[in-house]
Amino acid sequence: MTLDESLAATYIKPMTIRPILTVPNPVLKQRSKPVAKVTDETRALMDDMLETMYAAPGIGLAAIQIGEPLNVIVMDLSKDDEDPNPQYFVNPEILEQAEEQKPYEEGCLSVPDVFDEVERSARVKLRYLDYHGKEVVEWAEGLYAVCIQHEMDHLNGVLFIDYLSRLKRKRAVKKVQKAEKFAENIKDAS
Ligand code: K1U
Ligand code: ZN
Repeated sequence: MTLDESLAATYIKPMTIRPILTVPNPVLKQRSKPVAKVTDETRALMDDMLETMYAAPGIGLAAIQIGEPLNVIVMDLSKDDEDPNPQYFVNPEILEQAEEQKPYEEGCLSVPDVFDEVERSARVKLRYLDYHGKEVVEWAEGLYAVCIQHEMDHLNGVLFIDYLSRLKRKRAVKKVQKAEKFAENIKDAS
């Protein structure tokens, strides 16, 4: 191995698509912890999360969804005909929120193929650290506000189905378990 190859093997970590945890995995109910400092290790986690989110595909992902209990979120709200626009949030906080509530039909990669309406604040003022550890303070509205509130709930162990009736929540979990069992049986049979 040349010196360049050895350095590359040491410092260039390929991005990895990681398995996404699904309900009723108890890890999803854990509270995530703040990140002490944005380091290369944090950036490697965010790279893996983005890769995992794009592959799913989804528009957001919280670290706990891949089993890492850290206050880290990735998001890309760009449309199919637009350039990618990855966004990274370390230790996000909501500083202010509008009283106005808006409904949105939400989905979640940890509750695949289940969609239902949730009401959230129409606008939230955020503070977070970006990919480089720089502090950002800004207002989010529209889908950005919906998605960041959904993802920040994940950091507190809260899923969008927790806002639904007990019956709907039970049905959602059963649907996911049934689909996973079916997929497992197909895999075993082939
Ligand atoms: O699991 C997650 O937290 C990601 C979730 C984000 C989200 C979606 C809708 C409302 C609030 C939060 C998803 O990405 S679900 C999949 C999804 O919305 C989507 C997938 C492909 C194309 C467009 C959207
Ligand atoms: Zn989710």
